Amino acid sequence: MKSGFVAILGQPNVGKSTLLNAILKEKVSIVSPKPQTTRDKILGIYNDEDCQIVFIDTPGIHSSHNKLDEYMNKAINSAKNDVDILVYVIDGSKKISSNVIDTLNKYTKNIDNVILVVNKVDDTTYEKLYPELNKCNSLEGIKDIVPLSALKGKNVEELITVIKSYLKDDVRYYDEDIYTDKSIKYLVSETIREKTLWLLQDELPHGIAVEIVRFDESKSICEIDADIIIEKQSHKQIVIGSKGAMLKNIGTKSRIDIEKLLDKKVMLKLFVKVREDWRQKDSAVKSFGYNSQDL
Ligand SMILES: Nc1nc2c(ncn2[C@@H]2O[C@H](COP(=O)(O)OP(=O)(O)OP(=O)(O)O)[C@@H](O)[C@H]2O)c(=O)[nH]1
Ligand SMILES: [Mg+2]
Repeated sequence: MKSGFVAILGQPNVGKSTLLNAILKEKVSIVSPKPQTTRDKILGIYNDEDCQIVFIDTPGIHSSHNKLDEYMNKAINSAKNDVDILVYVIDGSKKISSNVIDTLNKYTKNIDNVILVVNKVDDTTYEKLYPELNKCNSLEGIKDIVPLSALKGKNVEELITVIKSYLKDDVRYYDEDIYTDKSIKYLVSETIREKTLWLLQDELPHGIAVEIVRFDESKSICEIDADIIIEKQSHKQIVIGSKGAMLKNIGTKSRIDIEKLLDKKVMLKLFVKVREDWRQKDSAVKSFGYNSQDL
């Protein structure tokens, strides 16, 4: 029996969470076209007959502007401690800039087993990709390079094979039927946040949090009330939309996914609440579950 811990790191929007979901064939981490979608460490547990791999998805590496950013950066650093392998993801559909290489070097320094994933190969051509892969080949401290497409599921199995080659004989850390450390309530609130990220205008998403205020599974229909928290009164109308159309759309799209998650009918009520500049305030950031002491 082989097992081990693997952190997935990289800059925002490169497809780390898409990759984790593709590996697990389960949706554990939300995905959006907006950078800084993931805010926390999220465990995703892969099992097969002879191995268990505990993956840790992390927020995209970015500089800190507020208390939430500080929390996210702590989450990245704590994830890369104590893992056996680091999977560092870059976006293969773009040119690999010196900034990408500097960040990669900074975060992979002094780590023994670093696997470089070049993602989004479906969104480029071989002619464009080839020189970028050559740049990767000259990087120091990288044990393997795996080009893949997390979105299309292409070459994901190859990554698992490479990871397995570094695993040692060990115990199974989690029961086989557990695929994440996050609670159902957490997954529900993240589903709602994901839908707001996809549907809302560019200026809002980063300031949004979702809080589940009621979760009643006792009846045949699961009743859920949730608050969408925004930072400014002036944003309220954008989230609600004309005659409530935006909030209704967020609600409908969230409910469909939550019903799949719970395998049960759901009645979802969404409310919009303002907490002025909550990302700047330690207490508010903590109250939404982003507490550095838990990392
Ligand atoms: N074409 C293509 N798009 C991808 C691929 N993987 C991810 N994406 C897209 O890239 C965007 C970002 O994906 P995420 O998985 O949220 O990226 P992330 O690295 O987790 O982002 P943060 O959590 O913000 O750091 C989404 O629009 C995905 O659909 C891929 O293999 N090919
Ligand atoms: Mg992510």
